[in-house]
Amino acid sequence: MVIKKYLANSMNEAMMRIRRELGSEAVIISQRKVRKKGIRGFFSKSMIEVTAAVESNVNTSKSKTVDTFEVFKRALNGRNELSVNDENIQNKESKEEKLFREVHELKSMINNIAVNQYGSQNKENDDAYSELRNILMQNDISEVFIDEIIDKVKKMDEEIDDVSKAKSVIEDMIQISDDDLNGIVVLVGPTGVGKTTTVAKLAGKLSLIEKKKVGLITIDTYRIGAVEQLKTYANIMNIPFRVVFTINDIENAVKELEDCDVIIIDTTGRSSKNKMQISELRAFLGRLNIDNINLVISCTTKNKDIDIIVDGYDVLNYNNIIITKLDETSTYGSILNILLKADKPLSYIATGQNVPDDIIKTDKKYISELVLGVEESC
Ligand SMILES: Nc1nc2c(ncn2[C@@H]2O[C@H](COP(=O)(O)OP(=O)(O)OP(=O)(O)O)[C@@H](O)[C@H]2O)c(=O)[nH]1
Ligand SMILES: [Mg+2]
Repeated sequence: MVIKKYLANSMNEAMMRIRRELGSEAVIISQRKVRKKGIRGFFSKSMIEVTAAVESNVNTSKSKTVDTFEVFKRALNGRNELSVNDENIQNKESKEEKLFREVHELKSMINNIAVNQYGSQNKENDDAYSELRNILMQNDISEVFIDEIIDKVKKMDEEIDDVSKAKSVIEDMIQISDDDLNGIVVLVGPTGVGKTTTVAKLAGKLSLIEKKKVGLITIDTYRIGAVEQLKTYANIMNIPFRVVFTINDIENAVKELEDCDVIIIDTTGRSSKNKMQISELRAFLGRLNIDNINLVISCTTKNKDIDIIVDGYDVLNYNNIIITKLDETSTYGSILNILLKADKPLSYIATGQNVPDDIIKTDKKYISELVLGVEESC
């Protein structure tokens, strides 16, 4: 695998250079906006850093030209050798096979070069969607979902522009939860994504606006200050609060809060790479009859990490997703990447640090507009 980074003024420029240098087989691994380092960079125009990769047996176009001649030469040599050396049939057959392979390889290389330089029907077809592809890439939607969206857009025959088609495609691809929070609600997720803050926001909304009787439990006795953090919120909102130290205490804590309409449980941030920690959490939650498990994940999470987190938390069988820190990013493709990778409904988005204000329920239209960069989060 050859992996290369390109710094360019636009996605188009980066794509042209990648195609030219790595060939048409190259795939985009990531892209991000960057500025020059240092104070001067602050005032400079942002650029795009694109990381592309290609299998190492697919040659770059520079070496492709050299290889084309090499293969051609070798193919011709092979032919000469065959005509003079017909004593060893086995040897001859393998040479013929080799020659056949090489000519085949040569043909496909020439084809590739022709496609790159002069275009083809397919290219024309791709070009028709290259603007949409750029928009999707610039919003950090992962490659696999970009292909899926474009395939679906291609199949639409409404008389609307491609971005509007993509909007409706994205709306169809995502799920939004309309669950009302009742009973036992648990928030799980990686460290620092905003679980405790979200528990406090939800508790505030439910008790102050929906006038529900809310109880809070934390099983996060692992991190210094975690108990105090939630206790402070519980005190301010005048909400009953319990701390659970061992797995045997959890049922009791829930029992003590049984007159509450909603009990929200905060958990310790767990690295999804640590299967032991997640199993421990599973054992805790296995003691209860939980109504709603929410995976909390920040929209600033890198695409690769989204995959690891979603896979890691799968064993907890969570039903909804809460996406936090929308205020900390300017592209929202990660929302789509999270929802599609997890294949679960989105229940809330969090847009800042203020408790309880910065949390909202949302809808498909708003999310697809965010994802396409048509709409900005607050
Ligand atoms: N900008 C922004 N910050 C947030 C948001 N939600 C939470 N935070 C901040 O993120 C930081 C971590 O929040 P916590 O609620 O402690 O995160 P956590 O997931 O409980 O962390 P651990 O318990 O350590 O795993 C705090 O500074 C919060 O104020 C949000 O939506 N936007
Ligand atoms: Mg916490």
